[in-house]
Amino acid sequence: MIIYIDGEFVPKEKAKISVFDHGLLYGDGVFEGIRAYNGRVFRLKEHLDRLYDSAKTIDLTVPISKDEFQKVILETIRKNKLKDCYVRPIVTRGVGDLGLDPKKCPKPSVIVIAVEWGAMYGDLYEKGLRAVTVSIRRNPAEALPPNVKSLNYLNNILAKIEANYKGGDEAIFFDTNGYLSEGSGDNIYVVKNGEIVTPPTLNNLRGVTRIVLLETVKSLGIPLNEQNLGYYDLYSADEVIVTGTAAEVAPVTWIDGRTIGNGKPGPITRQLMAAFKTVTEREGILVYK
Ligand code: PXG
Repeated sequence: MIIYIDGEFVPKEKAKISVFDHGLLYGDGVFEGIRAYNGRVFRLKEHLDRLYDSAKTIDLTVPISKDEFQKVILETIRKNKLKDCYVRPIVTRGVGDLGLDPKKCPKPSVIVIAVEWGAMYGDLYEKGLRAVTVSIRRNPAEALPPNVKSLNYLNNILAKIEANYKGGDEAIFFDTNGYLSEGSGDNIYVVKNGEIVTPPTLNNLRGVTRIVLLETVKSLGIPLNEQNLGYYDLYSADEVIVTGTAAEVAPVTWIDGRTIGNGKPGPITRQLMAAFKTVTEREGILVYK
């Protein structure tokens, strides 16, 4: 496995960062999760835009341009001879001292990891996921905005820990106002009476898959609404869907002991899963020319 780190492509054993990197000491940095399907990188521009927006928000200057970053991502995939893969670009604050002050970190580090990747949830795309709502709340926008894809994912990990001990495949977050937010690593949607509804993005990550799903929903002429939702809307939904780069478009058929719809992936979910697959097969930046 070949890793890109600060201008070099090195074997994974040689890809090392300092114990004084503020990415390690404080979760101070940003990242992305990107997929390539059959040698085409899916929605690379959207992911790079989000990476730079996350960095801007935490006042971190990415030391290379978006064009250079795109080249590095494509080259990392090529060096590893991958076609279907998951790519993890990371920008850390860099090496500083044990104090918090990022002014002590003159040089951010850039890392790109690419690994082979298939379907994350296996047979659950047919059966549906069992999800649990968690007591821990999503970071509020006035603390650490959930729009920032930061290296500090403890909020999400705490949700995942709660889902694990409650026996859920995925955790569902509410925000501090009691509004539905998202999953620990995916955006969420409910279908009710033929309409698809999803929370606005102040309390969740602006998922790239969410953008694609909403485009698809519009092109199929399915009624769409973005509005705040509560747990009533979740439990009484006809269908519940989660989306993410890793999860893709996945049905949720059980939440906190309630069966969603008839307990099987619903018709709108299936239609969107199929449409998403078509989009991922057709689109994307070619890795190998
Ligand atoms: N919300 C959160 C909190 C996420 O971390 C998404 C939504 C979906 O966004 P995209 O752009 O991928 O459609 C994510 C995705 C995992 C995992 O193991 C997921 C993510 C990052 C790292 C791991 O599921 N991010």
